[in-house]
Amino acid sequence: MDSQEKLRDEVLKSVAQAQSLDTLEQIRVGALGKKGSITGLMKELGALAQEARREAGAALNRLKDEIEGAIHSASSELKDKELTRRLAEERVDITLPVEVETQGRIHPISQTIDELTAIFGEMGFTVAEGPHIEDDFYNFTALNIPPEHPARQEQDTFYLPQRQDGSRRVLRTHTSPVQIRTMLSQRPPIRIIVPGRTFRSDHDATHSPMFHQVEGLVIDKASHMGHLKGCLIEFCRAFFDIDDLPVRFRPSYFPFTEPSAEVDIGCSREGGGLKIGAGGDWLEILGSGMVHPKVLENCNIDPNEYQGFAFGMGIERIAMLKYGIPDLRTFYETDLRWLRHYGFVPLDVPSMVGGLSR
Ligand code: 2U9
Repeated sequence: MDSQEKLRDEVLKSVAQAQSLDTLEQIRVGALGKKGSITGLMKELGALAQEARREAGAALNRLKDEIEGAIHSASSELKDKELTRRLAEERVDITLPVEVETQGRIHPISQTIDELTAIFGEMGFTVAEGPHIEDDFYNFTALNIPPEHPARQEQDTFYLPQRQDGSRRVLRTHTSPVQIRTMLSQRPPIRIIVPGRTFRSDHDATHSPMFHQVEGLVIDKASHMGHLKGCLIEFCRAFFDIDDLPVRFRPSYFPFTEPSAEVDIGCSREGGGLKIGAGGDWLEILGSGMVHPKVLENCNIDPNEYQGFAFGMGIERIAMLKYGIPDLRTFYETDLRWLRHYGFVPLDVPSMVGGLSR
């Protein structure tokens, strides 16, 4: 038996006896690796005469292929065996308790927006959105807010740097410019709510430079103050989930509505605590009114043909009242302990995995 045949028998025998993938790898390296026995023989070919080198080279390549093939099938066999063993030994214990997933929380602002969107959605309102950076026209002029109006003052409004044409854009001070844009781009009837961020240059314990508002707008041929009252009474009762919640309309003034009314809900303030519902006291929660004819005209809507009503409220304020959140500033502190306490668990699809325990 020549040395190649001996080597072949040795290697194939150890492949056949190998009990693990690691052993197979060692055998492969020992034969075919850089310093392996077959590689060594390959290197020696250079010393042979041309004809002998060709023959021995071809024989060595066949040997190499044979060894590689044997290692490959031995490795597949070992893997199959291992899988069969695991399938036989391992079991999924479906009676083990489920590991509870750590879940995020929905921020009270998002939750409140979802709730009021659902309530107004039932009444036929859709949601409209618009830019945070606005032109003076959409934020003030179109809304019948004259140049000398205090709301335009530097101390209330964040102005962007003056542009070449002398105009200055603003961070919207309310979501009303979205209603202006809607009236300019859609024909009535219009029935929208506009939740979103608003910005005012005001910062203390009860004011934040960024806060959220939701405003509503209805424009139709015959919408009147009775619709405004019905809609807002319905909203207050649904939002605070109190069927007989007293709601009161108080005359007020806004440049963009005429007549205007502020809306109060009944509450009691006994023993220092605030309780929403029946009681001797009132709590202001929103502003409203019939859209001013000048605002309709500014949006190319004929006030002799159409009229409508609008309302606005602060989202933080109604969230604080509903969920007993005492401090406005905590909404923006991104404190996870606060979020775990005041946040909402997302609704998830009931699953058999959690069974009845979830
Ligand atoms: C258009 C026409 C009329 C929106 C309105 C109020 C009254 C109001 C405040 C409540 C608390 C803002 O967050 S707050 O500071 N809002 O009292 N908002 S009527 O009236 C509009 C809006 C758009 C075209």
